Amino acid sequence: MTELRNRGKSELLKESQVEDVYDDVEYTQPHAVPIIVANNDHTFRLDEEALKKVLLKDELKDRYVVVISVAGAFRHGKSFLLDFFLRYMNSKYVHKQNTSDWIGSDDAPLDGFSWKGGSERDTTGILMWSEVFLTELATGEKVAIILLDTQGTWDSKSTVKECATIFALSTMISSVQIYNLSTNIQEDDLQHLQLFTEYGRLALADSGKTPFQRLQFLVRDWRFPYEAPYGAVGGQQILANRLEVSDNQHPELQSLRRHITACFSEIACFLMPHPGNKVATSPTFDGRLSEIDSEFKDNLKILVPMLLSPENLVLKKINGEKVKVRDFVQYCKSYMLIYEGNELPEPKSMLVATAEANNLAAVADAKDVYMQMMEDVCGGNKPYMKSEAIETEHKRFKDKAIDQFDKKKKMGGDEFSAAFRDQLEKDIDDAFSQFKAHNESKNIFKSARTPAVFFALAVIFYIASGLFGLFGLYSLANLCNLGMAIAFITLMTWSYVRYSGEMRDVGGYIDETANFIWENRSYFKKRKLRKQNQYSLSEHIKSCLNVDIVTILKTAVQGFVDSGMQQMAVEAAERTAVSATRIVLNGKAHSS
Ligand SMILES: Nc1nc2c(ncn2[C@@H]2O[C@H](COP(=O)(O)OP(=O)(O)O)[C@@H](O)[C@H]2O)c(=O)[nH]1
Ligand SMILES: [Mg+2]
Repeated sequence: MTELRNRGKSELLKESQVEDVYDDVEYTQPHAVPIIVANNDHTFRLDEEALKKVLLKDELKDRYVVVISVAGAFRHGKSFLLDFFLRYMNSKYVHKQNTSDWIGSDDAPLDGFSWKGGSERDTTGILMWSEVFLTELATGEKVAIILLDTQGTWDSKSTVKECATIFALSTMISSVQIYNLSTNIQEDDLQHLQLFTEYGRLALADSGKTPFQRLQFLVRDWRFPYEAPYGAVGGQQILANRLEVSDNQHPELQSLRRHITACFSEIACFLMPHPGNKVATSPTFDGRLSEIDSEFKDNLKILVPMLLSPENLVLKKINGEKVKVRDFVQYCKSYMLIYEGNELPEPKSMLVATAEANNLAAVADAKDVYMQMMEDVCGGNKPYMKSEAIETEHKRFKDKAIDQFDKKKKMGGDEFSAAFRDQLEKDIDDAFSQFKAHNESKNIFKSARTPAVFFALAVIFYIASGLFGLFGLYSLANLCNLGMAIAFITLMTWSYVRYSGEMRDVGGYIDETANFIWENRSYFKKRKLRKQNQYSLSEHIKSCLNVDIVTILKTAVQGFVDSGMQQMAVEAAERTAVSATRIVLNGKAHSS
């Protein structure tokens, strides 16, 4: 079933853009995800969404990343090999088995990354396996292992730029680059590494660190086991021979070899035997082990654990610093930017992109530290904090975050980092505004300010209207009634906005007005005090309009209470008089 799906997918890929196929299918099983896809004009783009979907999961984000990529000419068994990697990964890291049976049963078809015979290539790009494998190293570091397959390089349809881009990108983002070659290591195979040698030279000059980690040459169909035996030992022999620098070589060849060695912290080679005729030529071959030569299988059992067992995993490092999964996304983005144009990027811009991603990762880490500490003191459902206290904590945590940023080793020098430091400060200040607003919203008194202010206004207008009415100033009284109506309508609008969540702009204006009135109430208070000595009717009316809201409220309440009490007293007196009359009348009736 899975095999059918796998095969069907391959056929589809031949005809259309790789992205279209993968976009349309909703997968339930682990599958290959195109992360770098080809545009029609021989350029590439990063499918950031797809990358984030695979990587930005809570259980992955903070793990260190191990990235294993297989690159090289098409139709040389890269995907085929990766499917054996998947078998190992499932057995070792998913089912946690420690046996050599990981290679599978004799008659099981091989599935996973799409592989197939024939001479037509699939679409160009880089694919990532959707399942990221998890393990913990002996050092206690939690890691996430990512597998990458590259497609369609060095074939008749790809331009040199396409090949170089895919090879360069996969090398830059991986910690182990498996350079899959057919039959031997040729001079032009080494020349494909040329772009990196210059980049490596610049990176070394800038940071003194080897830019890339492990380069694993993998020679397929090695035909001279009598010269150099299959496996790692024979591979080392061939490699030493190919990378040897001698005086009688052309100076260009000498410098190429020197720089390749300087670019990678480890270079190894493995010689694989031919897998047998069925694998190489049979159109019906489905990958089952029973049809593969045993010598090939024996070497596979050595090669795969040599690359993927926990003790042999290589953590991705950039500028000597281990890379976490979430930073990895940032690196992919920065690297992709430099390959977007039509020209091959200058090694210099590769260096700048690395330095940029490096600094951005430091910014993200430092910001994370700040966010985490702030969350702990005032985030989520933590209780309300006094404004001064939150300011103090913000300053303390901001200093810590910036200190961490400064201490982190970064490429490009201090001047280059200054812009990123500013960016970090700005990001932190922005985040603080949000923390502050969130904190304020927890203060129930502040959140009740708007209704209180408008209700108070309505009451003031009500009283003022009553007073004007008393003195026969009806037009002013009507004006106050209008004011009261406006205050109530505003109050109702505000309640509607809060309840429905609609017209939030209007709600914002109302809150701002209420804040303005609240904050300026002391101004009214001062004015009232100043004018207390010049009392007249007109002044009284004016001050009635301007006095401190709180005082007015008090007066209003007092007024209500007084008039209420008066009313009650009148009513009680009336009732007493009526009862007394009744008693007198009743008394008279009885006596008559
Ligand atoms: N000669 C040879 N063919 C192989 C080897 N491994 C796989 N193949 C075959 O090569 C063809 C292409 O394999 P595939 O993995 O799709 O190649 P890719 O284009 O490099 O990914 C398939 O028919 C495989 O059966 C090998 O080591 N030697
Ligand atoms: Mg392939």
